[in-house]
Amino acid sequence: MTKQVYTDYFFDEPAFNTHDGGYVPLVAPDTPQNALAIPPLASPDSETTNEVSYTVTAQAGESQLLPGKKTKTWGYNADLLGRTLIFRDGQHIHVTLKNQLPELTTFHWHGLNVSGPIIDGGCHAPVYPDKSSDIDFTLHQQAATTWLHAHPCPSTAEQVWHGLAAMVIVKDDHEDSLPLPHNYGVDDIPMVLQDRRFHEDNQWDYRADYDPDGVQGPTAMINGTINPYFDVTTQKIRLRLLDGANRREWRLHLSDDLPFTQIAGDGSLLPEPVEMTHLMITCAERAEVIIDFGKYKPGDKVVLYSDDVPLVEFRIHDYNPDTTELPEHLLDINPPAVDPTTPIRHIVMSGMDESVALDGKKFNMQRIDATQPMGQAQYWDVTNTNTMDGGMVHPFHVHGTQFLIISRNGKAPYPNEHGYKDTVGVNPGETVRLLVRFDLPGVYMYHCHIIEHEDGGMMAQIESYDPSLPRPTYKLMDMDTLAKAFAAERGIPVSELWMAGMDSYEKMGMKM
Ligand SMILES: [Cu+2]
Repeated sequence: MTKQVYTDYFFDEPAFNTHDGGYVPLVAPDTPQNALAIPPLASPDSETTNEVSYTVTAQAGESQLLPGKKTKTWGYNADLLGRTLIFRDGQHIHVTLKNQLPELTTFHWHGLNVSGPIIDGGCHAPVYPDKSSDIDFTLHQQAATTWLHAHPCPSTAEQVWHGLAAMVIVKDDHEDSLPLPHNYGVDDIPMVLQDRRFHEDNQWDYRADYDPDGVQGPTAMINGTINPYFDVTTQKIRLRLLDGANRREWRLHLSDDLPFTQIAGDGSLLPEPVEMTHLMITCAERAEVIIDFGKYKPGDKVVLYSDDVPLVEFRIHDYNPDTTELPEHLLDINPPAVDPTTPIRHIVMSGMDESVALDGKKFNMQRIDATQPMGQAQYWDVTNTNTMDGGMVHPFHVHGTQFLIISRNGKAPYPNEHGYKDTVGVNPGETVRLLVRFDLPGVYMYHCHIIEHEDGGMMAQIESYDPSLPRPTYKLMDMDTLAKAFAAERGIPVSELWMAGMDSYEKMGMKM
């Protein structure tokens, strides 16, 4: 039987970001090529069989991204982006979160099944400059590529733009046992896809580039490298692709239309590998793919493109033949049963620019919009009311859990989204049915992951509660406290404070 090879991007073409009025096309850099940076692994402060401690420091630095002046950047235990953390299923993990930035930040574990709102690290858990805070959790989660990023509303977009994003790889015994590339940096390669605009003296200027529909730049930046190449020394490599851009969609394909195999999505392996020549990922989505360079010889080059712009050049070197076959089945997915009496939750993402809203409202940190009993599986019908004419794909993300995609407008999900996910691109006029269960109590945000849209209020929060216990009271952050803190840190009165998300509220005549 010949395996099916998918050759399309699945998403609705009229909704691609290339049709936005404010679309910024990528431009191939004319600067010299650089070896792709591989973020070093974070080393634990201490580690025993089942206990591990890390310190993650948010810090400011400088990075040589282009010839000439260094760019001022932020990172986690690094000048830009961050050291990669590797966590194991079942581990009890302690993390000291340190803030050495000039302003407050938060540390959000995107894709980790941890309790909200504090450990999860959304807007309710600020760490102020020169302060630190300690969290710990026991991880119960399957192998996946997740990530850590800043999430201080309404300045998430600007802080991620400065560089606060790092990969967090979850490992488990099952994934270890599969014949997949596992050698970090050699054949198991993190790949954080972002875009930036360089201004005078090679600096980034978030405010100058601000667009309420998402900030973009014409220069692709992969793992913080401009114009990268990667030396291939094995027949097969595994890429852990992360759309770490504020707004950009990536439509990926290889030279010669070389097929590749997707093995994992956001939160788990796929049940079966999916062969394809084209792959689109939206903001915050991850995809793990395996590329087999078996038909190439040393000296050949294979290029990864997004649309028609080259992103990474793979330089093929000597490699040992690799005849390992991917298993036909990678992961058992056992969807939790849904009680037929459980109502379906309806969620509406609407608007564009400053008018974006979730369920007709803009986000309020002090308001809990919905509740769901812990451990109970529910269908969520998530609708994007944009129209195909001028509308866009909104990537819908839920904190603190991994969901399953049941259907798109009543039809089967795309072939490569049958694993667990935490972010799903919803086309204009589409309703995506999700199966959502929270395993831990807490307050969790759910929102569009075009980061300017979440800052602009396309966000809400849900409380997962244990029905057998009295409801806890959560201390939720408020905008006045945050605004005062940001203003004090910047040495300006609150009235002069500019934060991208605030702009969206003000233009709509609303208070944050
Ligand atoms: Cu959106």
